Amino acid sequence: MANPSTTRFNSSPWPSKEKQNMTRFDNETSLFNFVVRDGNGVKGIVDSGISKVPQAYIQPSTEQIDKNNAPKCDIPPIDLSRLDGPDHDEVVNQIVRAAETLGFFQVINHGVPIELLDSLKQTAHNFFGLPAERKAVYRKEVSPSPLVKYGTSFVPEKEKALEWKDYISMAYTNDDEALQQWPVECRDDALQYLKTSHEMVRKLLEALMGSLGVELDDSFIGKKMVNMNFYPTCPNPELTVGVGRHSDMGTLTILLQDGIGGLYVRVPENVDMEKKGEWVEIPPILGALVINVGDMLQIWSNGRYKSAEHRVRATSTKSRVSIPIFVSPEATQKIAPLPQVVEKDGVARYTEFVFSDYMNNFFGNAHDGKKSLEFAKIN
Ligand SMILES: O=C(O)CCC(=O)C(=O)O
Repeated sequence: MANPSTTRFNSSPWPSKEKQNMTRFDNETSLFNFVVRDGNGVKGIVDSGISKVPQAYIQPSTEQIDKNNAPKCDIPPIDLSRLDGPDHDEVVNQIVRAAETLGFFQVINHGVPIELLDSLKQTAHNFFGLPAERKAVYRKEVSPSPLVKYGTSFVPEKEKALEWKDYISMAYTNDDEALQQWPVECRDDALQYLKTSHEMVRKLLEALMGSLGVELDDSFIGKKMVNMNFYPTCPNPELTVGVGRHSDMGTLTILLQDGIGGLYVRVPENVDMEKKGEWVEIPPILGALVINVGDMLQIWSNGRYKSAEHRVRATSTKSRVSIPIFVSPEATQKIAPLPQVVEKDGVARYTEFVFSDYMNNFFGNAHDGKKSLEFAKIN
């Protein structure tokens, strides 16, 4: 069970006059217990009928997301069906250029059936619509399976302000274990999503590795995990975040987002692109999947590919779902910039480490932009 005793959740003495006017969520310990320990999640708070986000979700003004000021990313989606024809090289260039600049791009004709994408979104809504006690059996402290984890925010015990998001994570080992251990409500769609996207993942990595002069092998795709994220409607989306600024830690992320919008990416400062340093929205495109570069791909490529800093705004009118597949190396794998790239660059920009150490650091800290990469950076 999460123990908030060493955190801010027990450390804010409330003035007695205010105490008399508190709702059940004004006390941070009771909120933590309700949301995290008892597994009600943000969905539980919203269902209780609040009219204002609780204090624990109010982000510092520097982290709040101003919807009105964010331009949309207008780069068209990449048509992956053209990889198998005379336009192959042009499409590879589009993929490589996207990975070298924004670190985010969208793809169409990716091989995942459109009906499955629709079904996945509905499945996510159905799962999060279950009574809290049905979801709470998968909280990490009690989950019957080491592969399945239901939770809320990112690392609630460590965060100064919580994120407005609930999620279920399903790690893939093999089909039998997935079918036996993943929640029955999600397992068929989630497994189909993994399987039908595999060829696309291979093709994307073949293009990206090929451009580095490296042959693709399975070590780049060691592990996969499917998450379903649920962002309930929020009375004050301008005060909080669905997900705070972060980059993903693995190789690549494949993301299905619904039509609500709210996914923002920061244009890196050091790339040949307009709007450097600005946040741009990745607009929902029906039938498309969003791809983003993770920290491991940035490190293997010695910084040539950019793991993209991104965040999600909470939504006021309709709940939002997104369904990422995180592709990463095995926990025991040694990671370092690839020798072929270092030889060309004349310098290694990251030190060697074991992926499990990187993961422990990543999951041991609240989201903080691209700080996760400092674990391996050589200054
Ligand atoms: O919901 C989204 O659009 C992005 C989710 C995300 O960044 C994550 O799960 O790490």
